[in-house]
Amino acid sequence: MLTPTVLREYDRSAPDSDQLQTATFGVGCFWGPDAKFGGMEGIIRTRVGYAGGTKADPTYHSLGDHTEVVQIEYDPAVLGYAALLPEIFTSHNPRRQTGKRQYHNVVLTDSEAQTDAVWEYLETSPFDPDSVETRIEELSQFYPAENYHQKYNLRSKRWAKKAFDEADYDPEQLRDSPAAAKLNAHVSGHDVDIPFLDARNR
Ligand code: MHO
Repeated sequence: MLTPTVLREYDRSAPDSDQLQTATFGVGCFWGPDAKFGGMEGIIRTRVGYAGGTKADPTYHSLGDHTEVVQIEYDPAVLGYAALLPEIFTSHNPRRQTGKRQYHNVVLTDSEAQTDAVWEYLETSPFDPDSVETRIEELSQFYPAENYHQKYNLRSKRWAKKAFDEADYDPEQLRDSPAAAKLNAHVSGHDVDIPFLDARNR
């Protein structure tokens, strides 16, 4: 059952951010990857935002040269960056860049190790590294998007949103909630194992 206690307990027992690593990438409108990646085992938190450009404090309606991206917190003991890369590169067409910078395909690395891992992956992937159009750049800054973009699909399901309201989650807590990441995937049709869902919610 989706009770306030169950949600809080699930989130309280999730690993803290300082035990996790982050990955940031854009593969089109950020609502989709927020849901898809949030459901994957080893991905604990997700947030959507803007990155990859230079404009200070971008917003959805004043994006400047930024791109819609999703930033995930993953548990490297469960899912390494190398295992994540095939998921990212099959979630978009790396051989063609999209016209609008807002929806560019971009992998924004936050360490040299991540950058090396991307190129190593591409060398052995079905994609010819020389013809990959996806931007591969260092992340300089991630700007979280407006609250209404966070866990967008979950927010549109009244029963799911209500559960977090009843647990008194504010918008930032909803955004950063591990339970919300899983439920957002579930309501979006992704196959995700959620211990606290009963038959009525499935
Ligand atoms: N075509 C989508 C894009 C939203 S996404 C956050 C819409 O406006 O419904 O860019």
